[in-house]
Amino acid sequence: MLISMELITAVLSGSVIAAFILIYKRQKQTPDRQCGRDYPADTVILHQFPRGPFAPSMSPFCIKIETFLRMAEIPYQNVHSYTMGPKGKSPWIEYNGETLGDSEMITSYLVEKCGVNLSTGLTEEQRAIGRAFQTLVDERMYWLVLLERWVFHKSEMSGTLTKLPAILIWHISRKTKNMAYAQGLGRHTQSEIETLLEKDLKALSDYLGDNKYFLGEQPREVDCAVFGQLCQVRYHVPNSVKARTYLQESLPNLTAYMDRMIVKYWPDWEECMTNGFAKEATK
Ligand SMILES: N[C@@H](CCC(=O)N[C@@H](CS)C(=O)NCC(=O)O)C(=O)O
Repeated sequence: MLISMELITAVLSGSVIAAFILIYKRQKQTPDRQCGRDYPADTVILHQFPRGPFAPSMSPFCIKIETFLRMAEIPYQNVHSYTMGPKGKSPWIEYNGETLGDSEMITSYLVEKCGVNLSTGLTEEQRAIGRAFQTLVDERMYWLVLLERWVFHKSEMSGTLTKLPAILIWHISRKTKNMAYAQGLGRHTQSEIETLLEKDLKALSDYLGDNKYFLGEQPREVDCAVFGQLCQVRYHVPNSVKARTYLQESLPNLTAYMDRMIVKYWPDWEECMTNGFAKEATK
């Protein structure tokens, strides 16, 4: 009995130490690196989380930026880690000696520096609509999905979707709850959040209609953001999340749109995922 108590204490303190090391590593400042010495010139170094289980990342912003780099045909190299960028978040980039965080700042910067223009031919109205939908997914749906994942369904996050120790899931859940409460959406009930998420998905589906991409025949920057977020709903929330079933079963134009994005920009889709952390994982 005495031995088993000691064993339990040792295992528990080991998990606590491991969790704190992981949390510390996530908060670590960006390292001091030089272009030419530590990485090549004219190549974006994309720092992002390690690959996700059923899509390239569990972060919509990491998929957004990597899709953007592919769409804009900008040469890049991935660095997968939990190191945070200059704004304390991931993804972030290094490019010709400059370091930048935040997906929106990164795309604006690269559009200017690399002379890419994904908005050619769009009217002012279409640009405004693109911006509005991009903000919908980045600044609103993101929080809804986070709440579903880390607050309402946190007990299902270990095993298939992550291999995080329980204490780290508890930490992420607590942090998400606090951040979402401050943001405002964290004050709603689970059923209210479910309704909001379904309404947002329906708005995306209704606007897309029969179009190939969000703003017509050609893929644009907004498609990177929408695709990154839809990947989370389709692949990276537990199966019991209602919005996942809703997207899969009731919004076929959105899933067909995602498949089009995969074929066009992710020919290596299967290689860019870990295929889950548990044997019973299903796609
Ligand atoms: N506005 C930022 C958001 C980036 C963001 O929220 N990244 C999340 C991962 S999806 C993150 O780094 N979370 C870690 C944290 O908040 O500590 C962007 O567009 O890049």
